[in-house]
Amino acid sequence: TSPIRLRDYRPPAWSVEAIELEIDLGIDSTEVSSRLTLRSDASQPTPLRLDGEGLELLAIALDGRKLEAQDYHYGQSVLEIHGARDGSVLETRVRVQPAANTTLEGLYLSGSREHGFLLTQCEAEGFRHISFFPDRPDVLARYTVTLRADRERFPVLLAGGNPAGSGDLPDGRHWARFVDPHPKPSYLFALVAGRLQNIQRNYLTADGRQVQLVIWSEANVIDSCHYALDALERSMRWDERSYGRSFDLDVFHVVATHDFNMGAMENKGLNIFNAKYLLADPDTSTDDEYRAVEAVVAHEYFHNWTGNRVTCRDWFQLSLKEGLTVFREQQFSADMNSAPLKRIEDVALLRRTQFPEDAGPLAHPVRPAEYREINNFYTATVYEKGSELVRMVAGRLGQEGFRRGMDLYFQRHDGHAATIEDFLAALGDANHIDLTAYLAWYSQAGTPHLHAKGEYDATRQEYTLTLSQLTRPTPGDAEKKPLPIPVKLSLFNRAGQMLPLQLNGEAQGDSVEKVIVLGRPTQRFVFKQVPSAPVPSLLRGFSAPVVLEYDYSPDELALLLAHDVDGFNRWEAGQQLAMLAFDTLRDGDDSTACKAWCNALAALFTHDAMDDALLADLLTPPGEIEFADRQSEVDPARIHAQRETMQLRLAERIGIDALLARYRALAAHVGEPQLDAMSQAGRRLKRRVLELLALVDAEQAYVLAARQYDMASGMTDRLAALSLLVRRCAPQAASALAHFRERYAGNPLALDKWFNVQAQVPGEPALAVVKNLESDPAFTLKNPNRARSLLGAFASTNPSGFHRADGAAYPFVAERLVQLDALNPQIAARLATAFNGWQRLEPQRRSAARQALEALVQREGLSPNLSEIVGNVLQ
Ligand code: B3K
Ligand code: ZN
Repeated sequence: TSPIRLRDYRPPAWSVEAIELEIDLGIDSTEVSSRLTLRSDASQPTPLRLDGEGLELLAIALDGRKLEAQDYHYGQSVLEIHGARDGSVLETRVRVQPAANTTLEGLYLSGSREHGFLLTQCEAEGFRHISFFPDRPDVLARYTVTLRADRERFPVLLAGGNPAGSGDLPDGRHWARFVDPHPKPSYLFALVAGRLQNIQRNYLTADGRQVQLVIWSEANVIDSCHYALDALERSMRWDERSYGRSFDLDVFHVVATHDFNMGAMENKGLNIFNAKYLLADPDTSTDDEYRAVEAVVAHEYFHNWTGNRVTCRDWFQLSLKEGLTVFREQQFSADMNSAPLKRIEDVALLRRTQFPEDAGPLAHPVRPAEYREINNFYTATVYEKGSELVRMVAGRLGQEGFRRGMDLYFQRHDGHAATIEDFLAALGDANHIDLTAYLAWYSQAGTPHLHAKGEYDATRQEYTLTLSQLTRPTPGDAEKKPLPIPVKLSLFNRAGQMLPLQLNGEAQGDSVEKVIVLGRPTQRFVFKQVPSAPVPSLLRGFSAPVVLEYDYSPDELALLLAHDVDGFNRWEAGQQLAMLAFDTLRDGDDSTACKAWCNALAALFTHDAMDDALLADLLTPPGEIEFADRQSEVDPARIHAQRETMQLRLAERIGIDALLARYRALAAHVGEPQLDAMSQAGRRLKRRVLELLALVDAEQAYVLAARQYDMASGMTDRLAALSLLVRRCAPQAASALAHFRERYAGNPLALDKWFNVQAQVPGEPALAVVKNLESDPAFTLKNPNRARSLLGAFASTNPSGFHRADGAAYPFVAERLVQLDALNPQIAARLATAFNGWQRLEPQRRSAARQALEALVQREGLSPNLSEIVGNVLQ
């Protein structure tokens, strides 16, 4: 197949004013009747082409007349009809088979035939698996949906929109109707039917609408939905306060399922969630998971305006809704929790997931120019880098300017499908600023390297900062343009104080922080009245998604680590120092950088004023993937060992007694796990301290971990202890694992953690562990969460395990990809991205990976999803 290209975009020849769906639900067979009112402004009659995949066509009529075989053609995936005019009404009736659908796209069954329920997933192109339709986001229609089903088997019938009647039918059946007054694209359609319980609450919007908020789940977990309901309410209030946006239907449904390809889905008025991102209770959820639930609930809710009310013209514009909505969620989470910690977490995520993507064969622009399978483009680049681009623009406009711009964006495009140009134009127009230079960020792949060099002239009291940028070539794009790079900065004197900044040509002021924008390949910025050679704190708050290259000395980084008031940059100084330590680590004799890193952290360790959570993050060096990202011949086993050594040095420097005392103090707070920031921070630090202790006094640490496991009142402490024991192959691991397996036997989300923890065992043993776990009766490739918890965790987050020296994990994972692909191509394709970066492995591993990939790409019958990823990874 040939790729779909952005430059080939044409507006739709036909649009749909209204769609009426009548759906007779059944587990094995569901019949869908649709009635489309069509619009065409074409002067010449154009044949009507509708998307439809795997539909069994039962009946078709145009303007009330049954169509004969010669009037239409349904081949492959397109239904073509002749004779339709502006205003024509097309009626079709099709049959689909939910229980046989293992792809979890379209209409499918969650859970067992006896107890499960039916639901849909339409983004990106799932609606064509349900009914014939122009299944593209720029066709917005009004939906009226009537569901009919057996009342006993499907007591709850839900679709997006306002309820518009329900009642009984003969033979124990019943019906329910929903009308959505807001035109929407087909990817936002959803239905749910089955035996579900709910919790609910009334909500009065800022503009005076009574909304019923309802969260639905299977009966056994409904008690774990309260936290999500609170988070939903907080999100709604926040969007009203921060963006002036209120909810726009009388009822808002949220449903949890264990069978879901991604995190959640923002269907209009009927969000559907992977249970992992909706259920939360102390016994099964960690602190991180609580925050993830809050973030995902908010993200999906925020889509109601950024995505649903204003949608995307085509899938190339995906980041228009995703990058923007991630950004909104990040703002919300920063407001609800700690802003610097959130920033640290997000940048770490970007570096772990997006930077490697941007640096390898899968690199693509935030707005890709072409794709084969759109579901492969729900990537860290579109989401996370996309959010960074919005952040840069928002920073440029300032809080009020950005709000003005967003107001104009909503005003101009409400009810329509928009583009990234539209977005930048609205933001710019509202502020009389031309933002078009930022478009290049959307169309150019690759992470820019920002090179900075400072020179101090003591006689003139001038500091000259020379910035230059370079983006390396990415597949198919060798020539890179310079991008506008906002650099937020401060200058510190050697006493750790910030200096007032006066750029050459600007009036003197007292501001100690400034944003300068590098718009060309190289630019010099001269600061006047600088009394002594400063240490620059650059790219504060991570003001642009770039790799900063500045030749800091260990002392300078230690100074920033001790004094920077920008929480993010303080952490960043520690990360950079850790990078230096890593690069210069030598056997036996430590480098200056490693000593500086250990000394600086040891000093902070005893510092009372330090926030526990920030300290925990400071004590954590960059991850193995980040270290690998900087090397040209990657040996994951060596990286793992070297990172361990650094941490050992750190633990030695802090000392057993100090670690032990801190652990004991933190462990003294037992009892019910509280969710306030202080308690969470304490648990985070406690975990880190115990990990460090394990490096210098394993025996004692394992005893403490085993006790922590036994005594834990919540999942955070319990899982931290289990994870430590398992990863270190402690003698106590086996009994803790057995206990966990039994205690949580009936809880899929907790069992996922049990698989995940074991898949993280470092080094050679991991593969055997994973193979062994595959024969656990609870393991299945059919459930995405379960498959990810074992195979995804192993291949994507355990570099020293997956990239074992003999290459044996590569053919193993390739084989599982083929099996998964036959069931669920989207999940297989996602897992295959674990091979990204294989070209930079050291020769032995590289050739083993190449062999496995080349054998894989030859296999017959791979899905377009998997072949696209494997093909791209190989190039
Ligand atoms: N928009 C969905 C993701 C859909 C993925 C389709 N393969 C969830 C989200 O980003 O909010
Ligand atoms: Zn989203």
